Amino acid sequence: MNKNLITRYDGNPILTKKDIPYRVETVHNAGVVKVGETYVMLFRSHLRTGRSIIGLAESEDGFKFNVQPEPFMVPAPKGIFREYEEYGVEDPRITFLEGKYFITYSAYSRHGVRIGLAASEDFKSVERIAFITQVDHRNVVLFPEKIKGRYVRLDRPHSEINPWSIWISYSQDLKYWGESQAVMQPEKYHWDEMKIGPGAPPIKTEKGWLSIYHGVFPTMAGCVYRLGVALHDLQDPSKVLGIGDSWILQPEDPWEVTGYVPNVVFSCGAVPEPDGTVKIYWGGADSVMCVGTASLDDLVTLCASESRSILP
Ligand code: BMA
Repeated sequence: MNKNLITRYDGNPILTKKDIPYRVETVHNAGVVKVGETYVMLFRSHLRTGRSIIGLAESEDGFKFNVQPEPFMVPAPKGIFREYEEYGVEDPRITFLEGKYFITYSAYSRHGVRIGLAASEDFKSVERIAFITQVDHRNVVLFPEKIKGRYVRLDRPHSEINPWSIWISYSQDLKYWGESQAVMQPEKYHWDEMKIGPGAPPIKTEKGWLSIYHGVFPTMAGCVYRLGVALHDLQDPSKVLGIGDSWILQPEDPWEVTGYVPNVVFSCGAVPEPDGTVKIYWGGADSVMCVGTASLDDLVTLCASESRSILP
């Protein structure tokens, strides 16, 4: 497939720090979900301390967003959440499950990075539920429905021996997770050879769960973050059916190539539409928010017919 699979919106970047009514240095790595006809975006911003908070923006068309006057989540002021969010809250993902919007976010502290779970019914308030990983985990995405009676997630623990792969885990209650297994690894001498991690929460298609993930390649001038796609079996998502051999998006626009962290496109959210397209949202250079549109069929076809080889 030679054509570009993602058509960038020509009004990119769709949000920058100038659009934010409070003082921030960046606007990036946003989770996005459709609530009725409204698109709700939770985006990360760096403060001048170098630590991050999460803001909220809304849109009628998925392209032009209005930002709420106050941040949506800042590090918790008390209790267990205070201890583990001391250094900031980052990279929210949103999944609608059984009547609520669940938010998974990275919580940074002197202990390391772990994942918090919060929920909201209407995005007017948010309730923290629990930390659902220990440290050295990031990028937790929840599947939008139970599979064989259990909640399922993908995530990205880190270990020195086999760094930064994608894992799957299961839960009866969203709080306690287990039966973890590694499902996808970086591919040697390839665009995602250094590390991979889940991006947007998986999207259900007829052929499987489509996972938009990020992959990192180290260069002499620093790391390049790109996006790719994988397809997981509908009944048993620990089975990866195919992984698109080529990336679907790489940093190209000036605000993706240059910024707070150069050469980064990083997605935490995508919204499937009734017409078979999907709006994919990504942070550019850890500085601004961008959006593009793709055909779900094209992304699935990339996984199915132009897959890298996968171990049985
Ligand atoms: C990752 C995370 C992301 C960030 C990316 C590029 O490790 O920190 O939030 O977008 O690096 O800097």
